[in-house]
Amino acid sequence: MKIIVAKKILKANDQLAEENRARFNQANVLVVNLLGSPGCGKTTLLEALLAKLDGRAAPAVIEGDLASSIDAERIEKLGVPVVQINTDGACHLDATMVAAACAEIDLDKIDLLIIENVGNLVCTAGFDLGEHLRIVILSVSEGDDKVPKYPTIFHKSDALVVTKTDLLPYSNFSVDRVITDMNRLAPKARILQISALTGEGVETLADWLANQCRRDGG
Ligand SMILES: Nc1nc2c(ncn2[C@@H]2O[C@H](COP(=O)(O)OP(=O)(O)OP(=O)(O)O)[C@@H](O)[C@H]2O)c(=O)[nH]1
Ligand SMILES: [Mg+2]
Repeated sequence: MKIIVAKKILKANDQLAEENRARFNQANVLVVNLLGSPGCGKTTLLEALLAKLDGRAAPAVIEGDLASSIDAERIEKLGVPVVQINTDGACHLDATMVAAACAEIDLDKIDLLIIENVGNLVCTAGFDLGEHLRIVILSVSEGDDKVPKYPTIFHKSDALVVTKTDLLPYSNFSVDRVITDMNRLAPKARILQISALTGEGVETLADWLANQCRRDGG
């Protein structure tokens, strides 16, 4: 019985996600779902990325956390429109929460909406938010064995960003191992290596997203 209930919830979510996507398409907004473990560097990467867009796309951000507005305050400091969702215990965002947050954003004034999901490598994978791109982050400090251990989220992602590459000299993390595992699981996914601390690789991500916005007419 529990499995049937879970399937119903996911089906209802999928329908709402399609409605969100139709709304985003109508407004020519490219929507990115940013995923990864707690502390992998999602907000720090966002801060670095937003600074590198250089006016090529008008961004807005939705922040997902169980509680607090810490991440939204960080984004607000950059002058970027931001809405904080507090899930009140839930370990992932869903399409209903994103629809509610979008009521606070003028979609006609933006080209790029980045949704930082709740820090979680498991539950977030199952919920479509209506996004166009899923970007999953794996930081060097988490270890290089995560792709085969948490396959769902990596399999469903359009890009993998290996972050905190400035820590590579101090760790046994093998980027080659991650690339091999990712190519096997999601051969079409882009793989980027970034240090938000030094800025290495951030430009490549900014260029890619800015180009995607143009292609989508955003
Ligand atoms: N060395 C290094 N540290 C980083 C890098 N990116 C982020 N950090 C640090 O990692 C910690 C967590 O960064 P956040 O950006 O807050 O991580 P997050 O994924 O947004 O965390 P949650 O929203 O809580 O899931 C902070 O202390 C950052 O300074 C990086 O590229 N290199
Ligand atoms: Mg964060």
